[in-house]
Amino acid sequence: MLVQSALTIAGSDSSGGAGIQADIKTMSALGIYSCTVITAITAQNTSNVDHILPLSASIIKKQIESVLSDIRIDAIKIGMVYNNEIITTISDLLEKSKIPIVLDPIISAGTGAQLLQKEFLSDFKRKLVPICDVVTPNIHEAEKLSGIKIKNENDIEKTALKIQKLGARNVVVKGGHFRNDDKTIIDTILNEHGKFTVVRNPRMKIVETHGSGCNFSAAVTAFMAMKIPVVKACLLANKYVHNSIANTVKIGKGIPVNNPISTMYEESCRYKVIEELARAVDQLISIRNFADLIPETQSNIVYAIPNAKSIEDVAGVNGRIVKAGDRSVPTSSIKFGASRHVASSILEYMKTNQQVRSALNIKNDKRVLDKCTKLFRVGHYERKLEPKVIKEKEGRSISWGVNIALSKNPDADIISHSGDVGKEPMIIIFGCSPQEVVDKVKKILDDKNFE
Ligand code: PXL
Repeated sequence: MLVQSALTIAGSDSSGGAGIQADIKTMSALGIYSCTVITAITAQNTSNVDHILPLSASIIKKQIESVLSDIRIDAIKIGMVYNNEIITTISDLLEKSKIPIVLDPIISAGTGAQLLQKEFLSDFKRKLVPICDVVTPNIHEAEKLSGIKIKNENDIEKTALKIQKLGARNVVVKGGHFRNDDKTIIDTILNEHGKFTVVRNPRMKIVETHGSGCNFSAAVTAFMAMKIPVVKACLLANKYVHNSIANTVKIGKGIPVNNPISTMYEESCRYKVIEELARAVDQLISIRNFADLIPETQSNIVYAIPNAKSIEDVAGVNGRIVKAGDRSVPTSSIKFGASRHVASSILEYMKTNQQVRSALNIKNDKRVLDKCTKLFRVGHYERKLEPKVIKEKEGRSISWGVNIALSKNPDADIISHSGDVGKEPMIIIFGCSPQEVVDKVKKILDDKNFE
């Protein structure tokens, strides 16, 4: 398999959220092989940069030469460069290169430390900006590179034009730090023909995150390594970073860290969920007498991804599992968003216990409920007591009921209700996996009464 490769020339961040570490994660998650040239080693955590050790020009030169003399590199990213020696070394080696270069003009860390020594800003502008295809400043960096104070949207465009005049072909000014209002983030892309593209995204509640700038420039580099044109690469990177910010992790005492592998992780979870659920459905329908447990409204078995937030994050049988004579059959394939009722019960349960991700509804008659009570921890709610305001809201009844049952019995394996006018009594079996739910069904049916 031919793999596209990118090279990141950047500093190491011991907290793992920014720098080289962020670049490797981002590029790898996007399917791009990443080579690394380390310019400096930082000792830092989520609150502070405690120490910086810039590496010598000679070892930086050797790393770049080793990589480029052997490996086909499709795009290069330049991150933290710290001092004049490092700037000159990179510039001398890459100024004639035909490989697309993305420059993330890192001046200081989100936690405050100077990552480019102040006296070298003019060298940075003179030697690195002109050799790049794209420069990706945030608002503060755009102000420093252009010398223009940004007060309004118009000023953002002025800084982009000024930075382009320094020699960069394309410029993206990231608007996360620009607060015209609290609702929107404006990213401004200026392409090599002088055309502006302005992207507006709703501002998320997260105040400050570590690594988002590195994730963005690494993603632009990865998309450019795939030969995607610059503006499109920036738009895709924008979307990608949005997701990695939405899934930040609080790993230390300081600011939360971006999670650039969240997209890939979620996709692989979705695949595993479908696979496991399909296997469980096959087992379920082959259980003798399972059809006896199917209620009039039919059954569904669901499985949610970790951290599921909506019905679209819960897989179920499209249609349902229906009773056909003495057999049970799924009416269609397995899909995310296929169930509403059983899915809302698992979403509610996950608010109490994130490990419990699977559920199945079966009929509630005395015989089944007695057996469940003997075998499991059973929670209960009275559907008849459902307040009018809940009844009126489509789809709220089940979550209301599960919440009540769990408040009395937080470890319930089973939750039952005894129905209401026009509402069939029901039992829901919960488990950490669909296999666990199927095993509970087997236990319920493993009784002389059911033969
Ligand atoms: O986020 C900018 C950045 C880049 N590179 C390194 C860093 C940081 C921020 O802390 O440490 C090495």
